[in-house]
Amino acid sequence: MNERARPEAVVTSLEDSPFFMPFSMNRAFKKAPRMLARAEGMYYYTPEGRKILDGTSGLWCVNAGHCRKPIVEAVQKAVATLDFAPPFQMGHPAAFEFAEKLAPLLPKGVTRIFFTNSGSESVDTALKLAIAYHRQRGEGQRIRLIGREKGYHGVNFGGTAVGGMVGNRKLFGALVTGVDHMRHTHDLAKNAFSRGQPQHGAELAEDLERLCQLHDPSTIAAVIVEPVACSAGVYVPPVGYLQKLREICDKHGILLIFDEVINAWGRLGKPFAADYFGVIPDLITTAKGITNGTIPMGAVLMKENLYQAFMTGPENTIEMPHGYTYSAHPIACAAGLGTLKVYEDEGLLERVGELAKYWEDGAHSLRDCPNVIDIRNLGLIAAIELSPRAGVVGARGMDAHLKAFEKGTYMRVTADTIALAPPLIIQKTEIDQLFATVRDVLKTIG
Ligand code: PXG
Ligand code: PLP
Repeated sequence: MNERARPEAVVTSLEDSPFFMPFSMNRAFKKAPRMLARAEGMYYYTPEGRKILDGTSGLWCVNAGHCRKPIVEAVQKAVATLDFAPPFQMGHPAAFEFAEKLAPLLPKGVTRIFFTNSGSESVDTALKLAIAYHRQRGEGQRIRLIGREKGYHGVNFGGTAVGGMVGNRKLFGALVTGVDHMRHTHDLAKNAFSRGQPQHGAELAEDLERLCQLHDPSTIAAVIVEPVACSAGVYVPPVGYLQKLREICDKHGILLIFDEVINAWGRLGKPFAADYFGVIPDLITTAKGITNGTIPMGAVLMKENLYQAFMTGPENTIEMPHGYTYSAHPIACAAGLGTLKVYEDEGLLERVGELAKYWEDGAHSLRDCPNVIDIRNLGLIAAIELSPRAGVVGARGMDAHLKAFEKGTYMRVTADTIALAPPLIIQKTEIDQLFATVRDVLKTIG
């Protein structure tokens, strides 16, 4: 047994650690690690026992707060009862029970659920389903997929291809062919410091019409957007924009996919963003809050006609040759059932409705802080965009992240935009505390 493998070995330096960290500055982190050792409710605790307010729900996923007892207990019971069950041609009760409990929460007309293990898997599953759906209906020429600039749809090949963040795309070759992108909706000149949905920009949905004319609409299978684009910096859809996208898709027989990996599960005060905006897509991708981040899980939710398009032909055929070893994993289903219980018992899927105004006022109170060029918000999401330092995009943002952690707050930063989305159990005093820390940070980092 080598030194590192001995259980009693104490890690004193991470500098030569074999762990290749995802989406991280590996070398800088390993020189000066920021470790989290435990969590409870609104807070993380470092190994030294420092208490850290969680400003971004882990990675936008711990909507009910950390280590919630009903979820922990459901997982403990499940892991000791049925550790794994093959999901192909076999079943287990928790998968059917979870689907049954989810169904009444889905937007009107969305009826069927395909389980995955992450948002990235949900996105690639939804894109494959969209192309296959058209082929089932005799429209096999619909193979194109449309995303949007500044979109984030996870990191698998399909999701990377329809995604619109150059840094996430440029290293990975040709990705998937037949993909095009609409323009993003970020317009600082017209919409800076909008409260909630910006007034300008519904006409940007016409960009989809432009792509229809370029490629011919009969070649387009699906359009995928995040209703509120979170990862790239929080871009709230302009008033009327999503409605227009829906109209153009309907006009041309194109499927509309809402990527609600972050938007769902009460973040906007409704179970799904589709409900909040009153626009129902054909497919919804989700993950994260579906199990409160406790056990990895994702899902693709679809309208009845999509499911029915596959339920044809002889019954002794596999209708959808797609699925993961861990689709509907029993422990994940148990975590999901526990999560739904907490959401329901505490009214968390609606709670943001009553907090949103207080949150918005708190976020926009930072307008006078140094280097703030925009503040955006919706539901329990806020972004504070800082001007970049000359020639070093992201440096000011990273300083803010580090300084906040020093001051006892965890918050995500993307380039120079701070993204806040705390657990939905947050109290008003903690909202005050969060924005007070951001103010303090912005005053000190320069
Ligand atoms: N779609 C959307 C809209 C997402 O936000 C994914 C797909 C991929 O999900 P998985 O579970 O495969 O990571 C996401 C994930 C950030 C951040 O800092 C956001 C995500 C992941 C990591 C970091 O904003 N979103
Ligand atoms: N690669 C190989 C060789 C496999 O056997 C499998 C699954 O059986 C996979 C990849 C896919 O793994 P998963 O189902 O966990 O996504």
